[in-house]
Amino acid sequence: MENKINYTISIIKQEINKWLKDYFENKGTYNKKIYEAISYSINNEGKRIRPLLCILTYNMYRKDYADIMPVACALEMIHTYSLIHDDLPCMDDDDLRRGEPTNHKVFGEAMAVLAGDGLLTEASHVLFEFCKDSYKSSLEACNYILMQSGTEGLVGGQTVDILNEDKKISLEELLYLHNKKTGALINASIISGAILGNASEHDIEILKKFSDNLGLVFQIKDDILDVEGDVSIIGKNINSDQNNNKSTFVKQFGIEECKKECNFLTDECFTLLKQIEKPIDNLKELTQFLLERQY
Ligand code: GRG
Repeated sequence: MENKINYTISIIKQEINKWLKDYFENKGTYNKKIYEAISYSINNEGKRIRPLLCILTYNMYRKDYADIMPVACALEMIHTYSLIHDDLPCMDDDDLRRGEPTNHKVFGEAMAVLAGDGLLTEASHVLFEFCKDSYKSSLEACNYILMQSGTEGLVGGQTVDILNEDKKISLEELLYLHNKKTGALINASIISGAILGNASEHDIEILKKFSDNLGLVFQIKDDILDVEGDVSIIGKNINSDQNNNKSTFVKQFGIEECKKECNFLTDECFTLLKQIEKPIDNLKELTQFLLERQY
């Protein structure tokens, strides 16, 4: 990723990595194992898209992004918990993630469940700590993140995904599923950054539409990579959707139509960003990266 993004984004990514590593390092006594299991997954080669989206959006309004680093990293903690749990045998049953064996393959299922639980709970703790002695906008942003992670967001989407394995579902339900499973946390990343940056109502409305489009590009691209990706680059097994009989955009519309839709939605993203009278270049660059990504 580093050679595909500009210097500023790559520096922010390194800072995110450091914050996350430090947070779980040198902790624990008899429970040290849980930090080992969490660190194994959190320090792996993730793209850090969600914390980057949060910071780059915030940065359109304010420069001091170090101030919101805990919130950005809490988003990555929630995302990583969802990956660990998604890989479990009772869910997608995957053995490769971020180029390494999945958490339960290394630490066993019980510890992987706890690592996910630990990440989600610690993320909530980080968000609450952030809100102490803070502004109303912090409460609003952190509450929004937890809402988008819950039963009406990420967990809701995963529920519909699990319930519909081996079933053909309507386009409406397919969109619901992916808007929640993938879109909710992407939306939370962008909108929390905007709220913390005190963006205007006008800008937040535009960013909501932007995040809807971006979340969809992200998911459709993920479906395409699941078919066409190179395992050594993507860092996870391909054909996982097909093997689990999942409802995907590629299955519904075919690969060529999906590629066209990704280009169309990315253009829509750019058109929306242009309506915001703030420095949009970095967010634009990350959007372009998400269209072109090979992993
Ligand atoms: C267990 C509540 C719960 C939810 C699981 C993560 C997830 C929801 C499902 C994984 C299935 C999947 C491939 C979803 C597509 C979107 C997605 C989350 C892709 C992985 O995110 P990336 O590409 O991963 O940002 P990295 O490793 O770069 O962080």
